[in-house]
Amino acid sequence: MTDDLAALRDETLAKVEAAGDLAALDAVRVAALGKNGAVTALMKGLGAVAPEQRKERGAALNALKDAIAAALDARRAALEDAALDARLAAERLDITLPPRPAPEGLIHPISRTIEEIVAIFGAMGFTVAEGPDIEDDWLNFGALNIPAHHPARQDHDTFYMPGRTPEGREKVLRTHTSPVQIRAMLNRPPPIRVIAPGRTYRADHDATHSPMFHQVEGLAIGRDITLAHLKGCIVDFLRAFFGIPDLPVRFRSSYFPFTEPSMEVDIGWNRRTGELGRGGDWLEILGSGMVHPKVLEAGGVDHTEWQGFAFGMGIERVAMLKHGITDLRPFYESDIRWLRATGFRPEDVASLATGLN
Ligand code: 2U9
Repeated sequence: MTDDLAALRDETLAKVEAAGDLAALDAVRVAALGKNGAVTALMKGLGAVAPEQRKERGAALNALKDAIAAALDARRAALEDAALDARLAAERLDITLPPRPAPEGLIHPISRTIEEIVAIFGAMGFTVAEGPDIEDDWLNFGALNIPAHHPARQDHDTFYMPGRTPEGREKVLRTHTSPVQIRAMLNRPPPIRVIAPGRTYRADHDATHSPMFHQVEGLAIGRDITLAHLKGCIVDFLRAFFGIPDLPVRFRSSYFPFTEPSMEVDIGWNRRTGELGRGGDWLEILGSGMVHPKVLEAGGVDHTEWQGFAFGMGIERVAMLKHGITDLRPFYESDIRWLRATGFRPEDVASLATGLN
């Protein structure tokens, strides 16, 4: 290679090495090998070279061009590698970082309390039964041994709905979930073990009463179900639900039209502090009793063959006691601040030591 070609080669290869990015490298390529490039110009000048030198000059120019092209390729590959490395470094993901907390929904304390009650009675073999919110007055009252003009009808402050059922009965918003159990008895033969959680309605509105509230009632019917089974189930339930294994429980004689005998159930607490489980005071928590023979008959169950117990409780009331909630009204107000403070995380599971599972 002649000196002029060697100088052009060294100069071009130096520029190739100095090119800091692909654009600069392309400028070097155009300046050497492009249409108006230095090497191209020399190629074009071959025709003017004396014939005896042309072959050698041609071979030298080809070698120059190949050397520059090879250097360009090598540099391009190096620059592309470096660009990829830089991009990989810039876009690096740290997959070990914990996720940012995302806003999530919470379980309403009423829903959560129903879940817990269902879990405990579920472990005792009860299944959940449901029914409509609008009932007729026979399913809500008559079948439960609360005839028309019975004083208990006034106690219930019933919402009457317009119109009548096809049988001519009055339509009411159910005042308790008892009609669900009447339907259960009518729909399936005994033995029966159901609980009925759901909305109930009474025309009563003040600081401690809402016109819509929730109840859970339970019904167990068998040939040999006794008051001892009632007491055992209720004591086990209350101790599991409140998480207090030695919770004092007291059964106190009472009256309901649909049960005979009837008992209200009290738990031990401290009236001054609100602490449950000790303190020497008693707090009424639910009602219960042996299903009245007339109610069994209304449900199509032969009371000479079958007997059973029933109970009922207010869900808001037990939720408030368990979680120290003092005001009933926010349960229904959908105030997001209250819900955030009082709601339950879906993944938190209550420890319900039923001793049954
Ligand atoms: C059938 C037979 C009997 C359900 C019962 C109670 C006692 C009771 C109240 C508790 C507080 C309602 O929410 S509350 O105001 N309930 O005291 N409920 S026995 O008895 C039934 C139900 C259905 C077929």
